[in-house]
Amino acid sequence: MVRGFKRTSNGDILGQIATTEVPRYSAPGTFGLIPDHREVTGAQVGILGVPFDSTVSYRSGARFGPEHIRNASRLLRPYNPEANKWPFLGQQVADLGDVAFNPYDIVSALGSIESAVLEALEFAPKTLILGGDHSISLPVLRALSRRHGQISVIHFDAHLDTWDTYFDQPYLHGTPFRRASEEGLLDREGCVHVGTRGGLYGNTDMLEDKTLGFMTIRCHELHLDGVEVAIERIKQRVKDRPVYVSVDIDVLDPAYAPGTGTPEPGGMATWQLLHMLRSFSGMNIVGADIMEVAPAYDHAEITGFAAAHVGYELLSAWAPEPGAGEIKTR
Ligand SMILES: [Mn+2]
Repeated sequence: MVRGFKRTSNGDILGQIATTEVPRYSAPGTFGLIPDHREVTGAQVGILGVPFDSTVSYRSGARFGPEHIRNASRLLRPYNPEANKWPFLGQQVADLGDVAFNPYDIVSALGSIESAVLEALEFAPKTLILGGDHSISLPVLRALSRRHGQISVIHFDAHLDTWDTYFDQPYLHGTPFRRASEEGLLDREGCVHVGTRGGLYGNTDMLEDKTLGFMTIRCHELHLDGVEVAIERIKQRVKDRPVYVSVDIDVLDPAYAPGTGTPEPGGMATWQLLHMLRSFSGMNIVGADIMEVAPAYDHAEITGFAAAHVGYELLSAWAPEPGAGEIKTR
């Protein structure tokens, strides 16, 4: 039973379920208590779950990321005062549900994910992906490049994810951005890794990564120089290019995001990531993802809440500036 929603003049549901009428813990479990895609005729932003984790290299369980993020997102409220944005009311957002795929055939699964993203783009021009492991970013970039040509990537991650193969296999959660660069999907002048840290397989990893089109802001630089310097470097790099924002939740320190498969100490604090995403308002963001949330290793939903707020800031970055003096309330 759908209760507590506002409808627009064409009958579509806009915004979130009114938590004054339906307790947030009893409402249907869409992201942020927004309408399901069947309740609207179209949207500006679609949120698509991809519960795929067949390519992880260490701890598995990111297949349960989408439902975990959605559950934690029940606490998101309509107005974002830091951004002065209405992420769910300033634009039509809809939850597109989850993609189905063959979990035992990676190439086929990536094909299904690409098709699902293309279908999502018919419904809404912008897509926020809830993963799943990071291999998913490759089919998303394949779909987006059909629309936008070569794309820049702002890649928040403890890891480079530009390795070549594992066990001679090319399509894994540590390789999506090398494959994307090789396939010509990326604008090699405009890509950046943020928050990289931890050990590598050799010092050649960084050099190879550079030839694939990435500038790197290592996590220790971010800590020493501060987030504003990092924001400026990112904007100088990306400029007004169409850009994809990919957030591996392991960019956060394990203290802030224990629920992930390959944690690395020394990471970002949640506030730093949220502040940086908020600063991207006005950039030409054509899509975004939140990857590698693995709830089995989460404690007290810390990682889930962080991921939900990452989604909130990304949606806020997309939402239009409110008119001067505009007052809204749910
Ligand atoms: Mn990753």
